[in-house]
Amino acid sequence: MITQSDLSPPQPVTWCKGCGNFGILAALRKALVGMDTPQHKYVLVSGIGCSGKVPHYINLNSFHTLHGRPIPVATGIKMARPDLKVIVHTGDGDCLGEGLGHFVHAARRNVDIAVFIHNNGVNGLTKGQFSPTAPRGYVSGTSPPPPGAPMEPVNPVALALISGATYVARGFAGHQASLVRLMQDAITHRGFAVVDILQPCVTWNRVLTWSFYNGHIFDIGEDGHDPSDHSAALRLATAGGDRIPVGLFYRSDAPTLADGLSLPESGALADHVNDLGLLQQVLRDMQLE
Ligand SMILES: Cc1ncc(C[n+]2csc(CCOP(=O)(O)OP(=O)(O)O)c2C)c(N)n1
Ligand code: SF4
Ligand SMILES: [Mg+2]
Repeated sequence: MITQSDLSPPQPVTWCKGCGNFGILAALRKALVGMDTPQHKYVLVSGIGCSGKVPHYINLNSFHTLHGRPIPVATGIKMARPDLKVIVHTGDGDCLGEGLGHFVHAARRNVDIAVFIHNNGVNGLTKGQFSPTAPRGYVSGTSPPPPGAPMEPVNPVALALISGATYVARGFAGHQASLVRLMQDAITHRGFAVVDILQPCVTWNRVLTWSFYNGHIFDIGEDGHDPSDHSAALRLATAGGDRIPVGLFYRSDAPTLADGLSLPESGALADHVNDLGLLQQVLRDMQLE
C-alpha cells in the first residue's frame, strides 16, 4: 500500500558514512512498504540523538521530542488516538539513560507501541561518551582508562523481559531481512514491543564495530528457541559469553494499558472540540494572560 517513494523525505541524511542508522532506516522503510496499513495511520516519535533524526529522513507523521521522552509522548498519542500505529525510535542513551523510568513503566503497563532502540553503546550525537549499554571497561572521553566504564551495562532485552514487555527481540542493523521481519512483527503486535537493534557507530565506537558483530551474533530461531517460554528467553538474554543472540526472544498476549482504562463520559480525547474560552479562563485564573 505504501511505496518507497511515498516515504522519501525532503531533507538530506546527515549521518556519518557507514553508520548503522542507515541499515535501521532502510529496514523501517522496507517494513512499512511490506505492510497493509496506510501511511497516514503511522506516527513516528523520537528523542534526541543521531537516532532521533529518523523522523526527518522518512515521510511519516512524526514528533521529534525531548531527550529521554519519546515513550511518554508516544503513550499519550496512543491513548488519544488508539487507531494509530505508534513507533518510537530512540537511542540507547535516550531510552536507557534519561528515559529509563519511562521504558520500565511503559513495559509494565503494556502500552501498545513499538520501540526500536538504536543501540550503539555511545551517546553518538554528543561526541561518543559511554552510554548505559557500553561494556564494562569501555574507554571514552567520559570513561578514561583505567578502568574505562566502571560498571556493567544495561541489558535492554533482559530489562524489557522482566519489566513486562510482551514482544521482545534483538536485531542487527546489518541483517536486513531479519530486522525487517522483527520490525513488522513489533508494529503489528498488540502491546509493548521492543526491538533492541545493534547499531555500529563508526565514528566513536571502535569496539562494537561491524566486524565485531558479524563475528559474534547468532540467530536464536535457528537454535530452536521457543519464544513463548519467558524463563528460556531470560536465560538466553543473560547467558553472557562471546556469542550474541539475535532474533525473537519472547512474545505473549496480555491486556494493554488501554484495555484497563474506561473512556471518560466525555468520550475519547481526540474527539473533543477545543474550547478556547475555557483555556483563556484558565490562563486568566493563573494570571498568565
Ligand atoms: C534533557 C536533555 N539532556 C541531555 C541532552 C544532551 N544530549 C543530546 S543527545 C544525547 C545523547 C544521545 O545518545 P543516544 O540517545 O544514545 O543517541 P545516539 O546519538 O547515540 O543515537 C544527550 C545526552 C539533551 N539534549 N537534553
Ligand atoms: S556519530 Fe555515530 S551514531 Fe551518529 S551518525 Fe555518526 S556514526 Fe552514526
Ligand atoms: Mg547511542
